[in-house]
Amino acid sequence: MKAGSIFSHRLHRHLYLYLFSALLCMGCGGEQGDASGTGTTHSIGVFIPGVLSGSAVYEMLASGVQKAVEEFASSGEEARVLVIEGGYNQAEWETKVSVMAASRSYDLIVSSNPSLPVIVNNVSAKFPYQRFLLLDGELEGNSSVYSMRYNQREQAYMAGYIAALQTEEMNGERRIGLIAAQEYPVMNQIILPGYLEGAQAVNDLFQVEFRLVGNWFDAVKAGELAADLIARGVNVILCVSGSANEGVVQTAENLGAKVVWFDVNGYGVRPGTVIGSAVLRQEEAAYFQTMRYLKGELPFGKAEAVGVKDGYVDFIQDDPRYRAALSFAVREKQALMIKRIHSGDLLLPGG
Ligand code: RBF
Repeated sequence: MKAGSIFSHRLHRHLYLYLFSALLCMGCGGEQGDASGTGTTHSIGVFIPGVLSGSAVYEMLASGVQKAVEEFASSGEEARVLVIEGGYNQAEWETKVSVMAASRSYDLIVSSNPSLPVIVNNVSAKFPYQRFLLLDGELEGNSSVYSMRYNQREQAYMAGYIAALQTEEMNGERRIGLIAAQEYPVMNQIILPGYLEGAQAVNDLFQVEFRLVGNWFDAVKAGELAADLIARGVNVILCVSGSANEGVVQTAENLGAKVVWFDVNGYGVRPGTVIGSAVLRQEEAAYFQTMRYLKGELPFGKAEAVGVKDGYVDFIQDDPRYRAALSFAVREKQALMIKRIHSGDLLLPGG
């Protein structure tokens, strides 16, 4: 049975995108491609561990893969992509990925988040023919899997630095907020400590008020958490809670507080309220790694880590809404810190 039909009872939440180019390969759709590159039919399945809408990491993943497939197909190869949302019940994800692998419908399954390595390792043991591309996660030594993770210590450090600088500017108490959807090892061991480290580089008295929404969608709950933090004197909040972020930014705007955005440029979400965007270039990563796969050049078995110097982790400074939201002095200090990461003067390894 095909994975698409298994999930078809929830069609309204699933985005099916087939991109065909039949120039050279009329009528051979359904044939299995292999990893060797040209001359075969490629069918790529993107597994979204959650819901696409409102989660920038997933939107960037899907669009990067789609762009690569579209470009590859336009050169006369046959390639298609199907995006499947796994939904918010994390207990179902391994079964859903297994169903995709068992269907033999995809020569490559692409996914993204730090819980996928364990899931994919289990699925891979049962379906050794299935190849995987994982972003935002690390799995080394499985010859069916290529993974690439981001240095999120750098990303969180840049977020913490701007949050602290702006708090100082607002003469606030030396406390900044972090509203996360849930706890997971990367959050607890990299993002939260990296955020604190960045803030303490501005002033070592800074502390982080850490709050959990409990899921990736409850904007009302996230807004309540933000209101509570603001009532306790917090002026700047980083939010990492998917579509629940909307509640944080709305509440912050109403109450005169500021927000730092994560993963994607957020200045346009609430201009003047979103004062920083510490981003991942996940669309570029998804495009580049999918293209590598389609050309038969993806080094399965390998795990790579990328950061600011590679251009995959960044802080967006060249947006006019960033310049409008913050004083020149704050932006100058932020720019100097980012320069020090680029030059290697400020090293934040291990993230
Ligand atoms: N990030 C999102 O933006 N939306 C999600 O639905 C989402 N679900 C996640 C589920 C799990 C189990 C884990 C470990 C992470 C999830 N992330 C999600 C977080 C994402 O991988 C990344 O850490 C953050 O986007 C920060 O870069």
